[in-house]
Amino acid sequence: MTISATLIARLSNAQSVCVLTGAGVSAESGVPTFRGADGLWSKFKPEELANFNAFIRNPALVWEWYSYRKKVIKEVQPNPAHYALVELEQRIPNFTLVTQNVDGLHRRAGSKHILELHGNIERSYCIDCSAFANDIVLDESKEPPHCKHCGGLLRPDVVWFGEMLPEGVFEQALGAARRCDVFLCLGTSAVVYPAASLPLEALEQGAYVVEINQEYTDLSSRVQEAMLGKVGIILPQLIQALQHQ
Ligand code: BJW
Ligand code: ZN
Repeated sequence: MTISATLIARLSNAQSVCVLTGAGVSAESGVPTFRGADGLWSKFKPEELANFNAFIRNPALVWEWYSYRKKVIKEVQPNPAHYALVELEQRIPNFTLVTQNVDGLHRRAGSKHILELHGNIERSYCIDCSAFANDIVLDESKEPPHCKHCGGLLRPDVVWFGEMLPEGVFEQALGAARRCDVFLCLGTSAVVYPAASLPLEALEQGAYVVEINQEYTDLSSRVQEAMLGKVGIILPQLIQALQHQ
């Protein structure tokens, strides 16, 4: 993939860059995506399990899904796309990494300024008293875990459909999208709102918006550049091109 001279120039001169990442950025680490050609959660539609009503109806099933995913995430490592974003952060004065991913891989790679829009799978909280709990591991019985303070049901600290994003986090992401010179939209199908509104906001404010995805999305025709390919390959090439500027 050739990196366009315009993108290199824009990034070299950028004071402010905002990046939105989705499941595709963790795909090359071995974390299945929700949708798309290689979307491996085809057994479960996210809309079916990632909502509070599904959880109340069948907490054991929802916990089994999260428990399995927690195990997968613990066993994988950040990939070249995560590390390229760490390097990009070091080059840009005002850098914001907005992620829809709940896997914590950006933090593990070393990124600093991260906004987690959809929470983090490592944390849980009690639906009755809101107390937090970390490192919940289901025992053999696969019974859903309960709060050690009040006995209430624990749930993963992630954002399900119909729920508000963590307070203030989306507002910060919106601010970053609106003031950036360059916006990178990486490995997301860009169908879940309000995250999907961020590249549109950036476009409206005149930012140079670039998508990298292994397939075209509804966003592709609206951005300045839609690069087709794997983020784990294209992002390191982009960093290399910046270094040789
Ligand atoms: C690669 C690659 C490689 C692969 N290189 N690329 C109509 C009806 C009902 C609701 C709504 C509606 N219209 C809007 C809504 C609201 C709803 C919504 O957006 N629904 C749409 C689906 C229609 N949104 C919400 O409910 C949000 N809250 C909200 O709006 O609050 C206000 C409100 C309050 C009260 C009432 C109503 C509104 C909350 C959304 C929460 C989303 N949660 C999830 C689960 C999180 C926890 C968990 O992980 O289990 O977040 S769903 C799931 O989708 C997860 C993801 O973060 C999110 C986005 O997915 P993502 O990251 O884009 O992944 P994929 O799999 O879709 O795409 C991967 C892409 O990568 C593909 O394109 C591949 O091609 C690509 N790829 N490998 C490059 N190597
Ligand atoms: Zn409790």
